[in-house]
Amino acid sequence: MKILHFSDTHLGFNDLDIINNENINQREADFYDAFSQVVEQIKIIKPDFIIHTGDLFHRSSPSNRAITFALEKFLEIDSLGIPCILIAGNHSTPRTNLSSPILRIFDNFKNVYVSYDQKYKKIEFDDVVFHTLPHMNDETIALGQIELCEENIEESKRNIMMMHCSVGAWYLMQEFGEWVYPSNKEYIFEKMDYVALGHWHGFGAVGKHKNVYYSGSTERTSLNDKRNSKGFIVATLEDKLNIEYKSINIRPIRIKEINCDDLQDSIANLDISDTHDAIVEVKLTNLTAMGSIDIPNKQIKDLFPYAMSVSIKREFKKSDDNQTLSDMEAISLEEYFLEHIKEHSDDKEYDRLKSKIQELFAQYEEVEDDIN
Ligand SMILES: [Mn+2]
Repeated sequence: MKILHFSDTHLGFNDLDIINNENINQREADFYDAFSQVVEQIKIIKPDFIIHTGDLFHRSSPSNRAITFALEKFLEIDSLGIPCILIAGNHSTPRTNLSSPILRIFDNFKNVYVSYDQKYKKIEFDDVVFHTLPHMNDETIALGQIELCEENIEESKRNIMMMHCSVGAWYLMQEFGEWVYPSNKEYIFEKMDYVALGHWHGFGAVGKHKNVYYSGSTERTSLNDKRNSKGFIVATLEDKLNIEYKSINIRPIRIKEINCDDLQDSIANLDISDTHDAIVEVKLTNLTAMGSIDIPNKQIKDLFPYAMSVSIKREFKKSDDNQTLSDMEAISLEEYFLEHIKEHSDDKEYDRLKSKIQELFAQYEEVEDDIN
């Protein structure tokens, strides 16, 4: 039995304010392209089952374009005659009971089975049972649903568990309302032939378990995700479980460093050969406050003429002279802000906020650049 497992496709996600020839946000188009690649692979591999472990859409109320795209692709999937099972992730679960779950659009598809009501749902076939636990907002209710899942294990069939959550605290995405699977229920995994997970955006096995896998996302929803490989899993269940990770082609992300202590040399030695159509992130290191003013973003961006986008991070030299925070304030609001957070929070919180702040400031810098 061959099962194709993919996840976290985040249809409708957009970023970077770059529009392509078809007037679509380039990153949004990248996500559609990644999804299409998986569908093409499905047609070639012809698995017995297709499973998607959540965050099909980026939002619980996606755009018309994202919905239209998904309907087109799932019609293609539906026509293959391969059962396809989908669960809701935190991004596609409404936070209130007032809005209708988006996955209902698939209710009348012949071969598409959906699980979105924040409760356990058993989807049963001749020789296999899919135990689906979609995202749940309420952890107390979730516990009862996990127990229900355990009671429904069928000894005479294959048992596949599908969830969208963090197993333990390791796989948290720092998002609102994430569901953490309770560690004292991890023993259930051993009773399953395969546990398919969504939520974490990297491919990999979970801890000591040999049959519990995140397939990872099909694209990056943040520039902090530096992974250059995205794809899906083909899980083959014979006497034992065999896991094969298949990668798709995604736009590369390249990290470059310019050492401002040695600016001219550092620029002269830059390798831009791998930046074609890439997302490039440039770190300016060893900056001094005064030096920073002399290096406009435009000058750095112009070094990468073939890149799709260039974002710049400025890392200031730890000053050994008596430069004070108020000197910094006049230079970079971002630095001042980061220093402030460093002073008032612990390391963990600082690390968490740092990347978010840098991303935010990078966005505003881009806007400024465009205006200028
Ligand atoms: Mn996700």
